[in-house]
Amino acid sequence: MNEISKVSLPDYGPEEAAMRVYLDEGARRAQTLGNRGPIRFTPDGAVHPDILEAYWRCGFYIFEGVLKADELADIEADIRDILDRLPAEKGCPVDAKGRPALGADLKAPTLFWSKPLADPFGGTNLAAGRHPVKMFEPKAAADAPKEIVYLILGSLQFSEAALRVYGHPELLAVAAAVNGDDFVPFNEALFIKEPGRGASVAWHQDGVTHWNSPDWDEGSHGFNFMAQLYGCTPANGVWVVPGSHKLGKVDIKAMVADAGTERLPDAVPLVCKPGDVAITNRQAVHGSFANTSPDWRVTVNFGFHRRRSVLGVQGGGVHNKAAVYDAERIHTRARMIGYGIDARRQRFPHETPFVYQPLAGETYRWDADAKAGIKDYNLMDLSI
Ligand SMILES: O=C(O)CCC(=O)C(=O)O
Repeated sequence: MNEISKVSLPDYGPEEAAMRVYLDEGARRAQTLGNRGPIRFTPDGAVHPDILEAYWRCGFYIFEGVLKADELADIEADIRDILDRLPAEKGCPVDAKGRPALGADLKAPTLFWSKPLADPFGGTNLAAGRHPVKMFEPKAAADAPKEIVYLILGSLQFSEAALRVYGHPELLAVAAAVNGDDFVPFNEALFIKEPGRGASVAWHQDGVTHWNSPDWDEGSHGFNFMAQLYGCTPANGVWVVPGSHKLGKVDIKAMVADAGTERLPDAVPLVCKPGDVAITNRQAVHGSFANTSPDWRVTVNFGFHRRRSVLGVQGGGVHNKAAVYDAERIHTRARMIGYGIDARRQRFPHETPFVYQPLAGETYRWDADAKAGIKDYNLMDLSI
């Protein structure tokens, strides 16, 4: 992908030297945590308890080598197609080739734009004000576009390869081990961090509904899988404050003020090779910096919740209209898991498909009708 973009690479200007030290030190701290390795199972088929211990201790874990070269090639082909079909500029109904642009006919929030290297959410009231501090915004090169797409929601309708990752049997086994056999979807996204352009995602904790619940705990707001097409580095990857998922709602503004910088001293980067998949607790303090590095980062992002965190709960209104999530809505949204499993079965017939208990006995076929039927499916995201 790197040949797609031959942009001049700016740096962090006055912050560059401090940033380089921070990236190196963070990478060193990350190596000490003991929270990475292949997905492993016990002889009776359970996700290995050491993995779950490390995930719950740190709030994230990196599964190495989950997606192989053929699957990565499928994802890359889809990403190239998606990038090709983006609106020629924000608000434009057609792409650069004059075709109807991706997302132009959709009702659900789909494309998120930012000025290159900017931080569109930090320090604003957007998304329930959960990104309280703006990150440093390096100055983009003069030849950069006015705005870029850095986030695409409802992404399973744009990429069958992403849908097949969504149906990955080992990842779904991890979802069941963390959130219970009756786990339910959250949402799906593509995060795109183009070299010299990719936006920051300011420090935040994701949940908005359960912080004050009497039964709140370290897993109340679920987790995201973050599958890496090209891998990710300290410069372009997500950073996490280990253990912060256990602290309840934390005062990020005070953390930054205490540190005297948004380079939070305890945070560590997710460092991944192509095909690695991180699992990150949504309650952990996390964020990512503007990408002044020469490397693309494309994350196939998809999250899951505990059913009890969602059923009968009034949604947070961050990803779609707030509503009370009843069993029917959860079932409708969970059909994407059924389609993901079947899409994967068709492409990787040698694998044993995951059996998703809540849909047991039902048949989901990934075909042209199913594809037509998932337009705007993310209007049903379960956003807590
Ligand atoms: O990928 C990123 O840069 C940010 C991801 C994130 O904040 C999230 O998935 O909640």
